[in-house]
Amino acid sequence: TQVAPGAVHVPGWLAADSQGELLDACREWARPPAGLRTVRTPGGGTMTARQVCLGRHWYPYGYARTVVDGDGAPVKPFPGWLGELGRRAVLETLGEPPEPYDIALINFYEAEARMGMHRDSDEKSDAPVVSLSLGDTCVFRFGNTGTRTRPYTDVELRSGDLFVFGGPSRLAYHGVPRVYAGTGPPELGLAGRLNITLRVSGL
Ligand code: MD3
Ligand code: FE
Repeated sequence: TQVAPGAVHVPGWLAADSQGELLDACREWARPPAGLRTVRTPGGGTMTARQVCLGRHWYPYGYARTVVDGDGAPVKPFPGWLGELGRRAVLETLGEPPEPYDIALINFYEAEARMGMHRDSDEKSDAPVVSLSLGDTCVFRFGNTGTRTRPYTDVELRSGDLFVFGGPSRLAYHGVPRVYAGTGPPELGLAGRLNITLRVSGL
């Protein structure tokens, strides 16, 4: 389903077994060193979704090779199989192959976690961002490129959903105002929600 130009939502793109394999990988990546961390914002606040990075470490507002606001460890490598998954996602939705992916940001949302409206502009490539969701259903809010404010399009993202953001949607404001606790597939065995985004750093 095309939500806006370049923004394509594919519900249930990942089969149940693939969701389980991706979750297992996320659990490994979440372990220290360079594991799951709380992101501190420049204003002194903290983000409610916790994060682990592969390839490069994201911090507001840039990328580093080590965990600059955590344990200082080198960032875990970005695996080739994850890049292939991203390439396939873009080929199937937008019909053109992207540049090779080299960064993954994995956000873990507990029931009360949110993500405010923001734009992702720290990548020096205009390649599409690939988003995969696991676990609890959330409300994903898609806004505009020029303003953080309404009008918004709210879309529910469920376990296994793919969302690709390319072209004019790449720099649109977006956020996650709500996670519905206990709505994920029971057989996945995940309390909360995980979102994996694949990006091209251009670095
Ligand atoms: C649109 N993540 O990691 S996924 C993020 O569910 C982020 O964790 C949310 O926003 C999450 O930056 C939303 C959908 C998403 C991800 C990246 C985008 C939408 C995007 C980048 C550009 C435009
Ligand atoms: Fe984002």
